[in-house]
Amino acid sequence: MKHGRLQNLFSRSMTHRKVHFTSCDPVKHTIRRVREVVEAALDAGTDGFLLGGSTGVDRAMVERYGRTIRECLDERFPGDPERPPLLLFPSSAATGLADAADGILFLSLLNSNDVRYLIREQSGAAPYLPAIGLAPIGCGMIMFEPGGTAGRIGHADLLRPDDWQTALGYAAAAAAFGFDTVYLNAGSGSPQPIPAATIRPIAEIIRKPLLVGGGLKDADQVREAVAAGADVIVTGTVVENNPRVGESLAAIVRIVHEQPPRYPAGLPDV
Ligand code: 1GP
Repeated sequence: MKHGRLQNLFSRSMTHRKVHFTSCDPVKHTIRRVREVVEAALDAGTDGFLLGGSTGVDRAMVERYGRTIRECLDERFPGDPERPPLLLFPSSAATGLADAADGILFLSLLNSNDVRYLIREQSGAAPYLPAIGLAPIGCGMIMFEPGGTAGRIGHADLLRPDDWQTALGYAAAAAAFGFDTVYLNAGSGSPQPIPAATIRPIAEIIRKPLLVGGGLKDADQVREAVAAGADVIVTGTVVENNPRVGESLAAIVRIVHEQPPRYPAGLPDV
């Protein structure tokens, strides 16, 4: 998938239509189940997939799950350059690079105490991205309590859910560095999502696509997050635990798509 197309998908989430991404964690699904999840998420209208996983995931697993998701996408959208993309959402260079994906959410865990998750892993992987054909979407990720496995593995200095001031500092630094996106993440399976009161002041300042995820389980929580300024909503667990995945996800995706974008008249000149 063309790099520009992916960058457009994210930048247009601020000016045209907010988007929803479904995150898939290989350790939480069998291969058969991942097909069901992908099909149900596509039926619900999801705009793309993140293939991640921070524990017990090796390169072979990422490759295998990536190929399975890619097969679903190619069967559903044969030859369609505008189809929902599959992005890697890696916990490390060692496990994250698989050529079945269209691109990679190229993360720096901004509030990590470990230089490996700030820049060192990334410097090991970046030279190989063009050869593998992975379009990088630069992403400054900020982890909040409880942080989940990603927060623990990434040695994050977790922010309190109400600490929007510190988060704003990291987000503004990411924007100043020229990252494509900023991700406010409470960690997969978090009992509570990041509060709207934390998202709002960051969305008022940061003119980069704002991803929000971790603990978003129902339509009301998602409505609060997009109304507060989230441009991209990421959900994972809500599909993992729900046999009738389609119904709950369709309601969530509908709310994301119905919410007007932050800058309907285009990004203001600064
Ligand atoms: C994890 O934000 C994603 O990075 C998804 O979180 O599994 O809690 O939806 P959930």
